[in-house]
Amino acid sequence: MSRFDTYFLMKTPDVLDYVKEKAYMPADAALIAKEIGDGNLNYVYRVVDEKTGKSVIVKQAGVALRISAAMKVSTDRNRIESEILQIQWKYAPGLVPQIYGYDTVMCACVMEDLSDHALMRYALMRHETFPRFAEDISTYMVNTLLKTTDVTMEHKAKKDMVKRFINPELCEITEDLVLTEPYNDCNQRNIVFPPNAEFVKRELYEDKTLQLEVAKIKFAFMNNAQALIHGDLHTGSIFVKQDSTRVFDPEFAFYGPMGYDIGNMVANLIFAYDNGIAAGDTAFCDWTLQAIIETLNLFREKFLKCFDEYVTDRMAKTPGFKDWYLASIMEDTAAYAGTELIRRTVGMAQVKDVTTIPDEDKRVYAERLNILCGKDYIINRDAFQTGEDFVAAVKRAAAVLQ
Ligand code: SR1
Ligand code: MG
Repeated sequence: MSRFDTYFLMKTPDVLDYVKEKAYMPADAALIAKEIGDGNLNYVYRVVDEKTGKSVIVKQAGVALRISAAMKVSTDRNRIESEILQIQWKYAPGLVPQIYGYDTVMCACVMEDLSDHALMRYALMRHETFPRFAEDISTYMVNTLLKTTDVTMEHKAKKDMVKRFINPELCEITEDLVLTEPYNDCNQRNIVFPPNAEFVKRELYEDKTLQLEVAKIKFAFMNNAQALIHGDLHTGSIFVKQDSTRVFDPEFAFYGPMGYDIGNMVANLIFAYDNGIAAGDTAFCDWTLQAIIETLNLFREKFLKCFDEYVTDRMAKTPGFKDWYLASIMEDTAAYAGTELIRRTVGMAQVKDVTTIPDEDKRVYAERLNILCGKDYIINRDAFQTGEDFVAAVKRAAAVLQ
C-alpha cells in the first residue's frame, strides 16, 4: 500500500516523496521542490536533486481550477496532456517537452525540466526577441496539425484518435470563455477595463453582425474535427530560448480546426506588440509583426510541401483541393485570431502583456486596437491569407485609433 494509491492534491513535501517512491529520483537524493505553476488550472513543481543537479517537473491536476474554485474540471485533462505530448514528440521531436511518466491515480505527469528556457510571455514582456521562433513554431504547427488529419491518416485510425481525445469539459471552457461570453457577458464574469466600458458595449455587446459571425465560428469550433489541435496555443504555453522553442500544456487538446491554434498564436504576438507600443519600443514591435508574417508564410510553405509528401486520401489529391484546404485554414486562422484578441481583452482570462500596461491611456489604446483588429479578422476572415494580410489589419486598427 502506498499513500499515492488514492488521489489527493499534493503539497511540496508530498511531491518530494512522490518522485522518490515512483523512482524518478534515487532514494538518497537531496531533493528540493518549488511550486512554479503560472497557469489558470494546475499545480506545477520543479524538483531538483542538489547532489547531482538532476531535475524534473511534476504537474498535477487539481479538481478545482486555480483561477476559480467554483470551476471544476475532470482531472483526466492531465492524461490527455501527457498522451498528446508523447504523440507530438513523435511528430515534432525537440519542439515539446519529453514526458517521463503519467500517473492515472494521482493525475500527475513527470516531465523534462525546461528551466533553462524562459516562458515566452514573460520574455516578450521584457521585449526579448527569438530568431528561431517563426521557423520552429511553423514546423510544430504543420507537423502536429497536418499529420493528424484525414488528409494524411488512415481514416479509421484518425476516428480512433478523435474518440481518444474527446475533451468535453475543457472544450466547454473555450466555448463559454472564448466563443460566447465576450459578446454578451451572459455569466457576468467579463472583466472590462472601466475606461473602455462604453467602447466594449458598442463594439461587442451591441454589434449583432459580429455576434452572428462569432456564432458561426463557435459552431465550426465544435464541429470541425479536422486535426489534433493544442487548443490553447498562447505564449504562456511556450518555452523559449535563443536556439530552442518548446510547446507545452496541451490540456485543451481535441480534434478541432487547425486555425484555432494558428490564430491563437497570431493574437498572442499582437498582445506582445501592444506591450511594445505602450513602452515605445519600436524595434520590438517590428519584430513581433515580422514574427507574425514569417510564422504564417512559413506555415503556408511547409504545409504545401508536407501535404504533397504525406497526402494519402485519394480525393485530397484532386488538383485544386490542397489550395482550397489551405485557404480555408487561413480563413479559420483569422476567425480565431479575432476571437482570442477579443476574449483576452474583455473576458475572464486576460493576458499580462496588456493588463500590466501602467499608463491608463496606453492600455485603453491597446485594448481598443485588439478589439478593432479582432473584429476585422472575424468579419472579413475570407480576406486573410498571407502573413502580410494579417499585419495589415493591425495597422488598419492603429490608423482608425489615431
Ligand atoms: C478557466 S481557464 C481560463 C483560461 O486559461 C487557459 O489557459 C485557457 O486559455 C482558458 O480559457
Ligand atoms: Mg494552460
